[in-house]
Amino acid sequence: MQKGAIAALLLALLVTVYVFWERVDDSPDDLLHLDNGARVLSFSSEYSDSWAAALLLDGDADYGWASADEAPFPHEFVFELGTPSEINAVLFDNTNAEESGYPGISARQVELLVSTQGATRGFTSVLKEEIGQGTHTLLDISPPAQARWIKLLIHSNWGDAVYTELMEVKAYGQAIGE
Ligand SMILES: [Ca+2]
Repeated sequence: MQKGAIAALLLALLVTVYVFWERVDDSPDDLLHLDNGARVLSFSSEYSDSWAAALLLDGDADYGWASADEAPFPHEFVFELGTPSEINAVLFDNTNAEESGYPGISARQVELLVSTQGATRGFTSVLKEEIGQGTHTLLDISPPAQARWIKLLIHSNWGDAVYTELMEVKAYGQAIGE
């Protein structure tokens, strides 16, 4: 094979990997992104404006949510999607939680409930899993679940006695129309 052909092949491979990574990492497909009409309707606590619940949905793992001092488990959030959707996967991101200063601060056991009826009713649990400490975790929702409202419960962290952090939550799937 000629050098030019090899270079072209490598370039194509790199582009493929990059496109795939973009899809996973910061995607216009993220149904739980503020830019796609998602918003936070309620939360049980937040540490401050710079560690706010809304920063779970800003698409940026550098910014996230922290609990208030010694707030009890479970931490609870209710999100509204921009449009009714069918969700087939969720990404939880602990990548930039402050593990170096607060070991075990990352969220650990999470539960996701969905509703198509309203922000305060009709919720069904579709996922209850442990997520990684200081890393991101992509979880399938199988079978896919229809949702307009999503309740997130954080049942535990990796050991910090005072605070819990989570940097980002993303939901993947497709709109199903009104
Ligand atoms: Ca964020």
